Amino acid sequence: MTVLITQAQPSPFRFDIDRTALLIIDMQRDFIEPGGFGAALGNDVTRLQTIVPTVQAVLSAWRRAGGLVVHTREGHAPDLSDCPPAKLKRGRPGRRIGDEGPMGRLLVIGEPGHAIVPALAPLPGEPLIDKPGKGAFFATPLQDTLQSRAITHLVLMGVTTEVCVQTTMREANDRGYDCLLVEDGTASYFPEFKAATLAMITAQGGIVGWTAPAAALIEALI
Ligand code: TIU
Repeated sequence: MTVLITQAQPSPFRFDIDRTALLIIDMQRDFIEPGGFGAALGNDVTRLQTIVPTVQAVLSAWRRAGGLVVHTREGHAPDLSDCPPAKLKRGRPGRRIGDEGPMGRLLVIGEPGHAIVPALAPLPGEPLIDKPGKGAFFATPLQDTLQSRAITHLVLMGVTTEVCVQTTMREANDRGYDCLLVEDGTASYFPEFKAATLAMITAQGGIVGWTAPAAALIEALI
């Protein structure tokens, strides 16, 4: 099925659902709920919570259309062997990666805070990519996962807009994927950073890719 989003910026975005993956970045309790890694960094997490229903609506429409869904999670092995020292040093002492928090050890695989929020839980068969970095292609099987399914286009949602989402979109753009970011399916702790990210993605004729509102994508999928 060919899908056309005429309202996309900076120009209409056309894709074949069989060659496109919905890539949902890091919708984890550690970033979205109080007491997680995002809160430990000093952020107000409520802004991120507001996008969950929108992400859920797009996810449901995408699944109904029969498209591939790929989920990612940022996190580290319990021994932190996959966390570079430079990353470990970030944040306040006692509230860093691997430290104990109300949802278990911060950003550690297998801890309650590392899980994707229940409303967006992956279904059996949907690829789930654990990533140690901000970009989803670094030190992960994502490229193989997409290439083995002949994926050429990505539709992205998730958190945070200017950190893991934008890094992943730039990595994908350099690998030759046509990428669209769902404007209201992504959030930042800093609204001005989100606005700047959407603007810089679509500037210069779409130097990194396209953006569109969730409603336009859902309407195009029906
Ligand atoms: N801190 C912040 O804005 N984001 C992250 O650390 N990771 C993701 O964006 N997933």
